[in-house]
Amino acid sequence: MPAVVIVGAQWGDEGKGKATDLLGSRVDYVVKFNGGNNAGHTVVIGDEKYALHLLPSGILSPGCVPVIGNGVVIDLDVLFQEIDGLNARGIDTSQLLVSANAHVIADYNRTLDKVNERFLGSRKIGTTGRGIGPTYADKMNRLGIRIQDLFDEKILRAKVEGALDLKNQILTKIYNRRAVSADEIVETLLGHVERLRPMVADTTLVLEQALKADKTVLLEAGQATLLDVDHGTYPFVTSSSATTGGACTGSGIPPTRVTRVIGIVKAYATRVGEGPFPTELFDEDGERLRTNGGEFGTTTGRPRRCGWYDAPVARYAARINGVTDFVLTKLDVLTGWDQIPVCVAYDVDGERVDEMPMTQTGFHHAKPIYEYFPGWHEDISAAREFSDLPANAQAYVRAVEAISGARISTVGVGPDREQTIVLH
Ligand code: 2SA
Ligand code: GDP
Ligand code: MG
Repeated sequence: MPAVVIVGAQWGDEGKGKATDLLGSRVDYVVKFNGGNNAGHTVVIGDEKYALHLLPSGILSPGCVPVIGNGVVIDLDVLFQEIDGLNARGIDTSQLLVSANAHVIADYNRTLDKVNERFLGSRKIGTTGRGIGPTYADKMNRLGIRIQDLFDEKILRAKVEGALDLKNQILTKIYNRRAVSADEIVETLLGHVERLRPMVADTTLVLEQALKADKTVLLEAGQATLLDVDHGTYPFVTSSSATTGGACTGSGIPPTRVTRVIGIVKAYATRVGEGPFPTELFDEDGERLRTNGGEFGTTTGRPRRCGWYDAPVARYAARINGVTDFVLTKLDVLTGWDQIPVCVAYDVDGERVDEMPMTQTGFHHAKPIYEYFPGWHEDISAAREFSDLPANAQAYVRAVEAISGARISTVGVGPDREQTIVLH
């Protein structure tokens, strides 16, 4: 039976949380496979609004087993805070499984994330400051602390001391800060062990058994294609693999099991943090998108940069991820414009370029070439069928679909679960 992947097709915050939640009742497992509590996935169910950071959005669907995969980096304080917060609201989290191979965000990596950014000054990435980059750097440097290390105090101590060797030199000699004590770190981490123990599992085995037993597994990405460490706008990216390939490495599910890839794409575009964004608006249209779309970071509260739909970006995401279906979200936010520009190609130093430029310099120089589509003024938030949409909104969806590289199977017209139009 299938593994289904959900990925962000732009720079994040496309509405992956809502899409995952919508599918949650129809799948047996939801796996978070990359990133950590840099993510912010919002799910609205009736009057209740949930902001999930580290836990997979499927945790809100009763009967669905939420899994934190090996590709995730875990801040244990945040994990337990999030669990407690959901429990206090009556959500059952007892089924949660955590991979023994997932990495732990230690306190020193949070510190390093923040001081690195300060040190970079105008070259900063605009990270969420959650310690994500330094923790993945440790993983690649083979200096990471994994969940399983917490169950062997001797190994844990040796690994923390190893990780701190060079870091304490950097912290004290370059950043002028106090050295971190390995004892303190070990003690803090060990403080979580007993609560963590029952959740820890060989999640790759669990998922393989689930697939063999005809269960459906949903792999939920954090961040998005253009923030992927390989395929995004490097260096203005996160430090994990947020694309379909990452779904496989970050969960241990082989590519041959993946039967459907759902790309979540907003009817316009946003980005938070630094980096190139060709359709970014600096005028009142941008302000209006931000206000109408509530475009503020779910994790940090930062105002998101807003711009028009960028079709080359969507086509790129379709290609990199093997998108079979797009979910077009937030169509309602575009209500009220007389005409809506869509970027169909770029002008790069005087030349028309139809796809993502090969180089970052090319992308930094890319100026959008727009086509204009007639807008609509009717409130569409109560539409439940495609035919409920005004003709111009239908035409906008069809036009975007024709140039984005995959069919649109769902359209979002509001944050609530119910505010959804299913086409296929
Ligand atoms: P990091 O912290 O190392 O992952 O930051 C690196 C870049 O990745 C961007 N990034 C994000 N972009 C959009 N949404 C994210 N999650 C939160 C949200 C963000 C927030 O849902 O709103 O609340 O600010 C997210 N996480 C990482 C980040 O902006 C950097 O550009
Ligand atoms: P994620 O990180 O991709 O899960 O997205 P976020 O939760 O960070 O941001 C998406 C925001 O848009 C959230 O506040 C959602 O509740 C909201 N949202 C999702 N789909 C729609 C939609 O179709 N219309 C509107 N107006 N809001 C939506
Ligand atoms: Mg988000």
